[in-house]
Amino acid sequence: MIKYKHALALNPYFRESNTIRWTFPPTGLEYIATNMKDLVSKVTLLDLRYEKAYQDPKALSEFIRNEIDLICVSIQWESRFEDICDFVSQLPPEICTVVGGYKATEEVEYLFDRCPNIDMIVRGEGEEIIKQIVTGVPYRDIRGLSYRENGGVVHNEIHPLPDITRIPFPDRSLRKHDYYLVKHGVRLSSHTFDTVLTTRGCPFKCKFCTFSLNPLGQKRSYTERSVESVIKELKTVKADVVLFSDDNFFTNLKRSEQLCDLIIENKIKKIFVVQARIDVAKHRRVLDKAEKAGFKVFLIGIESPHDRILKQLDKGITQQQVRDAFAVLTQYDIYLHGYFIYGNIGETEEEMLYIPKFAKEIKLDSITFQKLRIERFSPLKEVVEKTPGYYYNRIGGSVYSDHYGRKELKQIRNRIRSEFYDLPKVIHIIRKARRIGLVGGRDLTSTFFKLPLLMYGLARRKRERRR
Ligand code: B12
Ligand code: SF4
Repeated sequence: MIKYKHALALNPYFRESNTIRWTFPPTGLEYIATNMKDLVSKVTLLDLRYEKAYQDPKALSEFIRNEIDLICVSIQWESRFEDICDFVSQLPPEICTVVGGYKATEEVEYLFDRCPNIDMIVRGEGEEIIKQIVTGVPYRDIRGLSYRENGGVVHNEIHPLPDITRIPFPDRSLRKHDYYLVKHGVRLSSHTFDTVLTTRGCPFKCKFCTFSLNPLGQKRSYTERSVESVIKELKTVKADVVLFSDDNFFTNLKRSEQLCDLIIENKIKKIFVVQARIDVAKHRRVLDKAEKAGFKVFLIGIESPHDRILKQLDKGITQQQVRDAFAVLTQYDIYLHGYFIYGNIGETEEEMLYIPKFAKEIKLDSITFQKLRIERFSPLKEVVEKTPGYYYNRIGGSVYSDHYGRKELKQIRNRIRSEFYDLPKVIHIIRKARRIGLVGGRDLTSTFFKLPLLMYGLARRKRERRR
């Protein structure tokens, strides 16, 4: 017998001004919706970024009261966490509410306190757990579940990691709309975007990184889906641009090469974006095939130009290796984006300001740079705690020092940005994005005409920040 008639899978985030946060579907939530769809009579997937009418909790609550008997909310991100708590706590308390996601798993106790209407929290990867909830397995028997009972909260033991070779991939027919590159509410490209996850976990152990740790601090063992199942999924993807959201697409080079071969063989024509390590540059055959298969954007973790810091972060690479790798990578018609971390332990202002120079020397097309952050289970936490003069104010927050507080790092950030993103660089980015097909000539013209809207969005964002 079916326990729930109509489940709502809700992505509650919508007040996002950051471009990247608009561009991709809520992958984790889509996995959840897909895994329960055959076990309930109906699933509605609502992504509030694209559902203006339901951004008002009263309107959403009315819809829920009329239709829904199970609410499943994804709480993933550190940012906007308090706004999301406010929003969720306004949903109807009489309807069973399950919450899951990265941030929800980190904040189980707090969420139960903060949102009295939350009945259950699923900790970690939730595909197996949601199936047990909707099929009526008693709560006490569901591993990975925290739930309310007799005025308290019960935390069941941890659920083993799901076997990703058995999990169905997201059913895109549950979506009501496509995903676009949007900045300050303005659509910048006519291309549609999607994500495909082919592996989970990462075998490396960089000290600052919690990518392959789940929010419970467990190392996610590296596991792969079969290449055949990835191709099957890709055939269901209509979007023009696909981000392979694996931590590092080139972990198993033989498999990456095989995937490229199959993409070419099956004539799957997309612009692919991947997260990668510089090591891939040693494998020209794989790069040749990747370029041919449509891999147009590499997002590469470089972290620092300084050997001392790379060593401190256990990144396993040196400045010279980065230079050698880029000497190869820049020979391909691939857009190269680099990630850097500044404000590292013992890093001087001069060293931080070398980031834009170095990035230009190795010919990166664009960069993002973030302050060193401390997550609950990050191995760097202990190092920061033991280093005199260094501190962090909260888990998930940035690391500061007596020399480099918030104000100093902000000034340094502005200098890194202005030194890297000068006019010739901006022109170069537009040209390259056009050449590799990320944006079309028509997109550029239409963005030009939307400039007043963009400026209005930017001003609104600044006003919101000041509040
Ligand atoms: C791919 C990726 C991205 C992609 C986009 C992903 C997307 N679809 O939106 C890009 C490159 C755009 C991106 C950007 C950012 N990312 Co990111 N990203 C990842 C990465 C590598 C994989 C995410 C993923 O697809 N996981 C696989 C899915 C299946 O897992 P999942 O999303 O966690 O969902 C499972 C569970 O959480 C749970 N679950 C989720 N929702 C629900 C709901 C219910 C009801 C239930 C029951 C269960 C449940 O079940 C799901 C299935 O198993 C993770 C690291 C990692 N390996 O997880 C970081 C990660 C999620 N990103 C992170 C961060 C910080 C960011 C940025 C803020 C970075 C920045 N400063 O710009 C931005 C902002 C993005 C945003 N949307 O706001 C952090 C999040 C930490 C936090 N709590 O804030 C992570 C964990 C990395 C880290 N350790 O630092 N990211
Ligand atoms: S930084 Fe990249 S390579 Fe290092 S552990 Fe994290 S995901 Fe793996």
